[in-house]
Amino acid sequence: MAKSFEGNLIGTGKTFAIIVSRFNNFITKKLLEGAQDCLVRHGTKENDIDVFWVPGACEIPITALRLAKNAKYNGIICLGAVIRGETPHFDYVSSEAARGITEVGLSTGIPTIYGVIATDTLEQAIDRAGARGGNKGAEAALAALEMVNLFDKI
Ligand code: INI
Repeated sequence: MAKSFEGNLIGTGKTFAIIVSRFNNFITKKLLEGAQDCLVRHGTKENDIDVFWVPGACEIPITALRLAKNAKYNGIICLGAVIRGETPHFDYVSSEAARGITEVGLSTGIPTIYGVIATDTLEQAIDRAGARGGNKGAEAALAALEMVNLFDKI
């Protein structure tokens, strides 16, 4: 019979870096709270979570790369908010952030999770930062926990 593998959501003994962009920080602060709360509730020690602030979503990938090469963290969580209504170059900022974050994971092998909200409106961003649409930061933390635990089994 085929063997099946999946990661559980245990944060005990795991270390995480959270990169968070200051741009739209009234939203990203909420994403950060959601991610930290999720990790701690799943057993990660507060001391094992380091937070790195960057100016905007464009600076997330290079920071993730630096941290991934440092090999200190089991997982890296990238948080940001790009809002179309207020961003003429929305498509460029959001797609480069997504591409760069994915590339860091592929090139380093460290689970590097995309938790950047890209929305048409401010209201949609608020919804995904802890209101009706849940909290994208907490979702990103769950994905990080799952991937880190899955990689332990590979
Ligand atoms: N950065 C964001 O994180 N979100 C945005 O909506 C945004 N807008 O609107 O432009 C944004 N721009 C800044 C960019 O990420 C860089 O910090 C800046 O270009 C300096 O490199």
